[in-house]
Amino acid sequence: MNAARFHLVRPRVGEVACGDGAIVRDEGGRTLLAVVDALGHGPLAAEVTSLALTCLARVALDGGAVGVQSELNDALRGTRGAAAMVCLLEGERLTGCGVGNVELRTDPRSVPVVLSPGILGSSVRRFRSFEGAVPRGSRVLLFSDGVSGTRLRLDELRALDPEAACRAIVQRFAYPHDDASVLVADVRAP
Ligand SMILES: [Mn+2]
Repeated sequence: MNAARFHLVRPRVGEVACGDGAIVRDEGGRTLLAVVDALGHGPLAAEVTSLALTCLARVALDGGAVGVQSELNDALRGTRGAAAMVCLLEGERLTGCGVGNVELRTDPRSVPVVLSPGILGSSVRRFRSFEGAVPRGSRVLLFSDGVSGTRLRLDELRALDPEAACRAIVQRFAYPHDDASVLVADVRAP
């Protein structure tokens, strides 16, 4: 494990099933960090997210973030589809691939994020990857569009550990009308 981390999902107000999901997985010196937001909400969206999380729990990580997204794209064919941010942390290097409305922030140094337009499972033309340095002590945040990023400042949440930071973000910035997912990881060592 090379990062302290926590993730939290919360269904839209009035709903029990959640169409957002998150996963962290360590394997062979790499850490997979991902959030998934299935189209729509409720039980049908939750089914798609469950499929996505099953795929992410098993997928090989040696194909990089694009390889993971490509497998996810195949796994979600025939479903209503999803957006997802997938990042791989290897030492102090982060590579990522995000499809649809999902966000990645890093603090203190930002990683230039390039998103791939489309919907996983049906309409992604080309997976674009991005990468950057996340030196030890950096914080990495992934979140779905159920969270408003406009006033969200990672540096203001520095005093909070990953779990408290996730709870604060959902409490302050999650929209009541959408499912929300947030994942925070602190990079510990190369
Ligand atoms: Mn959403």
